[in-house]
Amino acid sequence: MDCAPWSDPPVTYVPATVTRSAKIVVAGGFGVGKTTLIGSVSEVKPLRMEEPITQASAGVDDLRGTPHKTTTTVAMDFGRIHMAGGSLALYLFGLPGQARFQPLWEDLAEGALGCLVLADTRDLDASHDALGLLDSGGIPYAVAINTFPDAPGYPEAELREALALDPYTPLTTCDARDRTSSLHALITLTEYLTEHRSAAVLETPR
Ligand SMILES: Nc1nc2c(ncn2[C@@H]2O[C@H](COP(=O)(O)OP(=O)(O)O)[C@@H](O)[C@H]2O)c(=O)[nH]1
Ligand SMILES: [Mg+2]
Repeated sequence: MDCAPWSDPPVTYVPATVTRSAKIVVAGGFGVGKTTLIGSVSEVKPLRMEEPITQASAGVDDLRGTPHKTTTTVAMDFGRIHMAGGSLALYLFGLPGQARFQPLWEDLAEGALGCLVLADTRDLDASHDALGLLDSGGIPYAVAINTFPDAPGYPEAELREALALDPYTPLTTCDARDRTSSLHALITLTEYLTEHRSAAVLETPR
């Protein structure tokens, strides 16, 4: 298992400007780009727990959309960024996409202020496990369609219907490989959390 040791350079400490922090989880189906998004935005070396995909996943994990994917996240991804002029630190936890990891999912989502759900229009049904768990856990979320080159585009109304989103749930697009685009998706989520949830719940870091 590839767990990057904490002491590996570059070590980047939380900037002195940070006055608030929040735990954010990134969810979505297998191969939708969760590990990629956390890696593209994190200002610390992301902690990854990837294992090679083995024959045991044949017929279980759907590789149709990402045929070159050779590893899968077996526990979580972790990264950190700061935003809002440097005052807010987000601790990002990527959740495993497969429903069989649900017990782990619930532990990792504990205490999360919100969730960015990644979706792929080639398989929108793969998002339903995550959306259902978030709804039942009462965790607010925004959805970002990760735009793969051969993925079909749909009007927003159709996407909202297919994903059964509430009218006020933010829906945006991103390219998980691109830092600016991924940051935009995270800003969409944090603006929603700030507008619709009390900003006071953002914790002050120790
Ligand atoms: N073309 C394209 N490929 C992507 C994008 N995001 C992720 N990928 C690729 O899709 C594969 C699956 O991504 P990964 O982050 O491992 O998915 P996860 O299972 O959700 O963590 C990887 O090979 C990525 O390089 C994207 O926005 N565009
Ligand atoms: Mg992953």
